[in-house]
Amino acid sequence: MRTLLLTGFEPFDGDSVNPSWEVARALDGEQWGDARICSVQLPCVFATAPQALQDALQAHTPQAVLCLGQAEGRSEVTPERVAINVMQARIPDNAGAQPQETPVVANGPAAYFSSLPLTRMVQHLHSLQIPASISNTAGTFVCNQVFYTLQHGWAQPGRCSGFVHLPCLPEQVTRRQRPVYPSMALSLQVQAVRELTRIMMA
Ligand code: PCA
Repeated sequence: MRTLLLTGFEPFDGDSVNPSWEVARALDGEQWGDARICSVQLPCVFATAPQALQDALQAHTPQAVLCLGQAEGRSEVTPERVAINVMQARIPDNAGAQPQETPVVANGPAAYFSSLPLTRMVQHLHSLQIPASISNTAGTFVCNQVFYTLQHGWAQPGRCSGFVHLPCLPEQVTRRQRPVYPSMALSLQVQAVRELTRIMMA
């Protein structure tokens, strides 16, 4: 059996759900052919998220890894192009930490590219009428840290790994009560990520 590790984050910033975990959880255990999805939740905590990712990689010895995160304000499914070696938090993480101008890996390279087939993924989602585009910044919060950690420590030629940011869920928007606030239904997000995992394991 081949394994695709799918990670999502716990809720943060006052929310009670995080679409990335809701999607990962919905797809946990799905199989097709000889491929299976194993989903793991990561803490939204700078101090522990990288180790939680390493533990999941060791526990599941995957052939491919897709990390998911919530990107508030985005209206599309957005595969990320690049992870950068900096942590700069606009808000505290779930442990209250708010690093500024701190490298993810001391003396590490400035950045790593995704090893996902980004254009093909976006085109495929468009063919299914699912809003999607490549993002050129994964931010500088815990998602970028996990993405950088993945590409620094696990990625190598022939391995498929990367990060996809997802819009908020409709119920998160009603809590915020802003006049214009994008969201995407969970069912569509699940369909999108299922398709992306199939591309990765094809
Ligand atoms: N989104 C945050 C961290 C956890 C999440 O789901 C981010 O974009 O960094």
